[in-house]
Amino acid sequence: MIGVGDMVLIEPLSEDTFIENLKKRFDHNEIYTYIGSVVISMNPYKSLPIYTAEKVEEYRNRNFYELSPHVYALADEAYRSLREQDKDQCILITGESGAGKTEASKFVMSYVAAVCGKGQEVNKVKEQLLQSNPVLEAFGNAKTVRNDNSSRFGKYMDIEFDFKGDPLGGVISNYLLEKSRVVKQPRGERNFHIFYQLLSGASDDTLKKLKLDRDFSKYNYLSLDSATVNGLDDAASFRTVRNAMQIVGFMEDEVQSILELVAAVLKLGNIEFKPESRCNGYDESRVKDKNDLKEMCELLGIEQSVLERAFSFRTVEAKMEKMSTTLNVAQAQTKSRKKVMGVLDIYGFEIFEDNSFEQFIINYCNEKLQQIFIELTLREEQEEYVREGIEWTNIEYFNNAIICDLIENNKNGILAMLDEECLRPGTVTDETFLDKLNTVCAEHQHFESRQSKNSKFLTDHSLPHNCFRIQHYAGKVLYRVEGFVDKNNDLLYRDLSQAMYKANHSLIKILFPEGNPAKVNLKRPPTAGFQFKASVGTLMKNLLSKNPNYIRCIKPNDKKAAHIFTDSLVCHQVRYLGLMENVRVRRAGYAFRQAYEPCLERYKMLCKQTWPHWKGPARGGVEVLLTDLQVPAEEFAYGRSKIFIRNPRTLFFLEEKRRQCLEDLATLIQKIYRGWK
Ligand code: AD9
Ligand code: MG
Repeated sequence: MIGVGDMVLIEPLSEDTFIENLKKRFDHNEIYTYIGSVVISMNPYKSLPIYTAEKVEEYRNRNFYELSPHVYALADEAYRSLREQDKDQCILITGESGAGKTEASKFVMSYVAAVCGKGQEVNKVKEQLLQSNPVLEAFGNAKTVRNDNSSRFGKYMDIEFDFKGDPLGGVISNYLLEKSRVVKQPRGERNFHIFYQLLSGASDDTLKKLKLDRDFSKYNYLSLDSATVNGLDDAASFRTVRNAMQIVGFMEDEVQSILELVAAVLKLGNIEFKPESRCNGYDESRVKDKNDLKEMCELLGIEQSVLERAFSFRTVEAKMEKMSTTLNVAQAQTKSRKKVMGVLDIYGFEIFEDNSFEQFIINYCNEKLQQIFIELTLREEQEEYVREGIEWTNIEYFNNAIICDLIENNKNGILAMLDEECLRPGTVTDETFLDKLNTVCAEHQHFESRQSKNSKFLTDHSLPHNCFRIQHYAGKVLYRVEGFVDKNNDLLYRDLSQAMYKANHSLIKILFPEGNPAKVNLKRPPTAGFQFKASVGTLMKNLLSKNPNYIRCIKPNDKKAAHIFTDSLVCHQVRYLGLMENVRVRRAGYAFRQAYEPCLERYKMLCKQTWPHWKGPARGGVEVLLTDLQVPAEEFAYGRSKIFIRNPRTLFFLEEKRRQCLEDLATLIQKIYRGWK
């Protein structure tokens, strides 16, 4: 073992030894390290031979601490608890942008797919689950300065299993796609992968049908300075995506419709408008060059005059685009209760030079996840000791609940204030929103103590114009308010949705149901912020109802490079992820715990007094068992309902004894059997 596999066992424990251990392991390609049952994953930025079929076999059905740390061990543990103990699981993957969350989520999924069920039908479901990834990434990921394959949406996938543990299908929820990227990308970044993949990988014939040119530079929406990315083969990816769409279950004509839509978006980006004054004093915009408009209309089956009119006029009042969708990957269903494993892969915390509404939402989502981690791992751990009546020394840790509250409080949280501003009659601008924010937060700051949530809202005179700053758990972020009001309103003018609804195109009609004139809904749709807050709230409730498994991803450097370990960068992440507190909590306590009944059931064969049946309460049986095995007294503590074992090594010892016992038993049975023959 290189370094120490479980941070709980580091001696002496300090931030320095913690980081030194990570570094040592990273240098030897040991990218996974445990803190008890939490997996720390360092992004190696190179492919390692540790995800092979042999590795899967190695980790299959083995105890968590038995082999060297691996994300497969976590996946195996989660899957086994799901199958054998009937406990719904969730895999929570956190870390900043580029730290390796999406890759980790795929490793978990492929591991589970490899070990669960067999047979033609089951294999089809597995393939569909796995192949949903390339499709979603093509449409929802993009190159950013932080990550060449950055997720620009949050994804939560519930994989459903039957009582045997065979996969039935999956339900995917998507959270707030950064759709403004379609129109504009920051310097050095790209639009969503699909645009480049289509132009690079489609056949000449397909491109002709889509009225597209292979040359990126022909399209305003495809920024030029970073159109090709080292290490990304857009043409090959296109083939993968096409194939994946087929496996997931899209029919050929549906794929064609989707590609037509992608092409239409590119055309739309090329349409330019010119202002035209009208005699009533109002300005009106007119389409400048009509060829792109014509082609876009042909692709979507829209009458040109209808779309042109919709582009030029506005009738106020409209309904909002749907933000979260559910995709049923497989239809297979059974009547018995389903077991569920949820995999959460969101966009990571990010700080750009220019941070807007999207970063605000992304970072809020990360705050919420950090909150769950704190709630469950740190607080729950401490509370469990109290509940179980085991002595506990309190460990101080930073609780980010105040930052969550600053953002989401129903009364004076930032999102509530933004909504209030968006819904207020009169002239509403980003500046009026900022004024409100500054006034309300400053007032509170005046009256409340430094510890209040408003101390996380940083105002001072050094702030640039139009900005506010938040002290997030992972760092200070300066947000520019430009666009906050519009993006939160997220209104699509009715003329446009009606024009789209009139299209003679199967897909686009479905995408704009609000354009149906028979369904005019004059009620104002909820804002983007409101919907996001609500869906994150539901997600959190869902996660809290499951047994959590954590993967904490760390980015070793800011260069997207292999072999570089930047101490300061890693140290920053270790701090804000609360990993030191996590180890301290674990060390202060006991690494392993189990209810008395299953513990006795598992090990009773190791002691004559408990085998084959123990009469009396299970706790007494466990006491007799551990005494008989001469496990030192300081190694365990008896809680009210559980036995607590301090050191993983004690667990290995018990497991090894059990394995030997089973082996002896098998030999004995064989002997008897031979004797009979
Ligand atoms: V973001 O918040 O979506 O911007 P992620 O998802 O945390 O971010 P991602 O998983 O996309 O990061 O990883 C970034 C890149 O690091 C990948 O494209 C790989 O090139 C690289 N990576 C990450 N993990 C591994 C790994 N275990 N092995 C090899 C890896 N390469
Ligand atoms: Mg990602």
